[in-house]
Amino acid sequence: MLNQESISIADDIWKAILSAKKILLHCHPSPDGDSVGSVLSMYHALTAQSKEVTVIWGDSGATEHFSFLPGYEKIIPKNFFEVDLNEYDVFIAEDSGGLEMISKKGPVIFPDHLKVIVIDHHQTNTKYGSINLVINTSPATAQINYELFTLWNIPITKEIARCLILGLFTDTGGFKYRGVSSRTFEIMSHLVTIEPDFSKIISELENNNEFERVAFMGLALHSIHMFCNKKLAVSIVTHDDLIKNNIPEVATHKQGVANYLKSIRGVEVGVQCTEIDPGLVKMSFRSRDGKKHDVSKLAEILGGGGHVSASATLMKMSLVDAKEKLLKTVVELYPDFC
Ligand SMILES: [Mn+2]
Repeated sequence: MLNQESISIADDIWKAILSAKKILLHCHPSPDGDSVGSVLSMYHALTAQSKEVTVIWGDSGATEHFSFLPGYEKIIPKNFFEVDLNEYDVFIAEDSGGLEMISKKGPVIFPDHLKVIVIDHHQTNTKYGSINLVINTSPATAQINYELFTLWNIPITKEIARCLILGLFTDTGGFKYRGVSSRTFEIMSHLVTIEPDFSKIISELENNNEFERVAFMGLALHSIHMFCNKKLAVSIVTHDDLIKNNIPEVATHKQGVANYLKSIRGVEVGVQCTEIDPGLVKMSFRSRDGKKHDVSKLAEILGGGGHVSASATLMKMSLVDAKEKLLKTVVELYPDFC
């Protein structure tokens, strides 16, 4: 349920939507189920209100992984800089904690005429919009969308339900992460009455893997390094490894390696470290207990962001330097590690 403050922000958002002629929606770089699910649910909700809405894929281009979602074919393969912003009066940024989640291809600057609405749940959200609805206790942006649709009296159709189920399922790791509440299950219960075949969505998601993604998982699990009395597990995949095995960068996204490392008994923080290009290193962090070892802080110091238990960053430096910086920061941030 939304509190009073959120309800008043939600009212402002609704007014902005009602007066908008053309609305732009986007997926964040390396889009996950919550990004695509919340964006497409919003697309269906707004088009049902006869609004003209454009959805773009953003930096990463089309992600076939979500091809089973209703509305997938409506998403245009353009990034933020390839869109003529003069055509739009409202831009809704879903599940995007900062401007780098709009695009990493250049400095994101919004023209004055464009009303930017931020709907998000990231701990590190910088509230860069004209209206910001940021609820970091929500386990998924999809859950915030559900509350909004309910408040705005938008009927939840089968299409909307499918998109929201996907967002809720993926961002909560299958309803097991902190932040999942009785409200999440109330919402799921309602969505499942609308789409009883919800398990098909989950099955389509989990059995829709590309070969290269599974091959990447193999590489990543083959190179695990333990540090700090085995409390820190780091998987390191070099750019050479990727080239030799014909693995494209997109296959390294959202792979759950760090989560898997965190599952090792005694490991407090798991890190997936991928040299996606020489001089460009991507790191994903997962914490066993985000209250004890907050990885959103770790990611922030290293130039990224995210949640207390799950975060990420992109570092413009050599793999050797990135690794050194990681270890130095971990020791400073978590004194109990060494
Ligand atoms: Mn999310």
